[in-house]
Amino acid sequence: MRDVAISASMMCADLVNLKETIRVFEKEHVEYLHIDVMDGEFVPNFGLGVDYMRGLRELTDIPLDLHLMIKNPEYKLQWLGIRSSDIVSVHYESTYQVQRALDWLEPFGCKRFLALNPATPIYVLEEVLDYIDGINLLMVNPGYAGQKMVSSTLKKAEKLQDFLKQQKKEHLITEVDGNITPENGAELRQLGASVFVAGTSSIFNGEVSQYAEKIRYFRSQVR
Ligand code: S6P
Ligand code: MG
Repeated sequence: MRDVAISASMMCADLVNLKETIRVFEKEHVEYLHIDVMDGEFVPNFGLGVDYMRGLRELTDIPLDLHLMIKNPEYKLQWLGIRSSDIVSVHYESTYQVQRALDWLEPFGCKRFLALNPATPIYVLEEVLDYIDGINLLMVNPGYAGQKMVSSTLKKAEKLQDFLKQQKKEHLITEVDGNITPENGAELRQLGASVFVAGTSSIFNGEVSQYAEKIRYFRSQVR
């Protein structure tokens, strides 16, 4: 099975303790910092922007996992300072030109993921399988942390693996985002997920001094 990667959801991080938090993540070898970019249109909420990302890049070399919850992301890519070690997810539902968005991501050399909302069926992936490195399965309707998983998404994660097998694309990475607990994380691992977004349901629910322990526990469950 593919190695596990933890992607810490930075919209859940306390800005006042940001430096300390990042030092813990570095020590614990957290693989990605998950950045929820929200424009108030594709999702109701506003979220982490370019200045925040620039600041983070100064603080650490941990790669970013950019989750673009913005309309027509293909026209905004130049603003984001994307590096080749990053993951960038664009939403299937966010543009009429999904394949173009993926094409325009290619020169950045990053991992290109297609994100799917809970109600978007797996089969929409069929025509873009050659243009992606992975799929970001939203387990909640995007926009907020602290939500409850949409129950049909667990079945969907299973369907995704069957679909990838059928299409001979098992090498594509599966990321899961939204209400990922150590318990359902373990289940999703069995269903083929390897990138886990860690928010209030796993790491960010206590003091910074507890984060290391929470990361270790989460990792031990999704291993
Ligand atoms: C949701 C967003 C997520 C959240 C994450 C937080 O719109 O895409 O990345 O940050 O879900 O984690 P939790 O455990 O609070 O759901
Ligand atoms: Mg996200």
